[in-house]
Amino acid sequence: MSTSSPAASPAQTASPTSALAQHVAEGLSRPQKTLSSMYFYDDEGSRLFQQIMALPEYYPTRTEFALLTTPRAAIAAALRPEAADEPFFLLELGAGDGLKTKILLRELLASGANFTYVPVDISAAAIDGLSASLRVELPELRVEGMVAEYTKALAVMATRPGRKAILFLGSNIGNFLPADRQEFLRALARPLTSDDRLLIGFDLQKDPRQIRRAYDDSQGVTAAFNLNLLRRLNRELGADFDLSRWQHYTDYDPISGAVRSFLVSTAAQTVTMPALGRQFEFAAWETIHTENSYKFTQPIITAMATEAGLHPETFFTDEQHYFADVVLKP
Ligand code: AVI
Repeated sequence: MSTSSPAASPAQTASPTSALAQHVAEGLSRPQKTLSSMYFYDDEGSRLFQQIMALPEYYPTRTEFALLTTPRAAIAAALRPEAADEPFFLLELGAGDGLKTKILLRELLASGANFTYVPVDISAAAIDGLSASLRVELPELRVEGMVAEYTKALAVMATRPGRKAILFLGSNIGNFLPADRQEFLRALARPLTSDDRLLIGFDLQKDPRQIRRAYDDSQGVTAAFNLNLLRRLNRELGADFDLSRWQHYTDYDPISGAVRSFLVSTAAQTVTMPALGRQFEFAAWETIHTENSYKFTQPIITAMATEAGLHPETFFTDEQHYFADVVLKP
C-alpha cells in the first residue's frame, strides 16, 4: 500500500553550503543532537517508507485508506462546491503516488465535479510518476502537477482565482513540532476564503503499546529507515558513520502524544565529515533525535484548528478511532 509522501529532501549531492550540510552542522552541534526527519527521504529512504506502510504493525496507512474508501461520497461532497459546474482546484500537499487520493478523484469525477487536481510534491519524480499514472487511469482528469515546497505552492495558488480544496493526508502533520505545526496551519488558513476547504489526516491517540510497535516493527524496517539517514550522510557528506555502532530507538509519550525516534551511539566514537571539514564526538549511549510523530485527540485537533483560525466541519474516523480525516473550513 502506498500514500502521500512526506516532505522529501531537496539535496542529492551536498556541497558544504547545501541545505543538508548546513542542517547537519547545526543539528549535530546542539547539546541534544538532532537531525530532521525531512532528510529520511532519499531514494532508499522513500523505498523503505513504502515498505513501512505495508507492515502489519504500521496501521496508519491502511486505516486511512479504508477511511477514505467507505464514506468517500460524503468526503467528496464536503470538499466540492454544491453547483456541479462551479470550477475548483483540488490541491494536494505531499501528493506522493496519490494512491489514497485516487479514491476521492474517482468519486469527484463520478459526481460530475468541475475541478483541476494540483498535486504538490518537492520530488519531481513523484509528480512525474503520479501525472503519468493519472493519464492512464483517469484520462478525463485535469492535472497540473507542481514541484514545490508547500508554502511556495500555497502562495502560487493564492494568486489564482477560484475555490480551493486542500488535502494534507497521511498524518504528515504529526511530523511537525507543535510550534511549527501551528505556524503551518496558520499559513494554510491565511489565503483561504470561506468557500474553501481543507482535509487533513491525523493519527489518533490509542493503546500506547500499539503506537510504539508501529515505530519499532519486528522486521526492523523502521530501524533500517532511521539508520539510512546515517548512510545518506556517509554518501552525501563523505561521513564515516559505522552503522554497526548505531541503534534505532523509539518511545511513545502518552502525555504529549509524541513518538520520538532516536539513533543511539552504542560506543564512544568520532565521526568525520569531510564535506563540512569537521569531526563530531559521540559519547557511549548518546542519542541523535531524528523524528517526532505526534498523535492527536479530537479536542486537541479542535483546539489547534481554532487557534489557527480554522473550524472543524466534519470528523471522518474509522470504527476503532485509530485515524481521522477532518474537513476544516476558515
Ligand atoms: C510520514 N510520516 C507520517 C510517517 C509517520 O508515521 O510519522 C513517517 C514514519 N516514520 C516512521 N514510520 C513512519
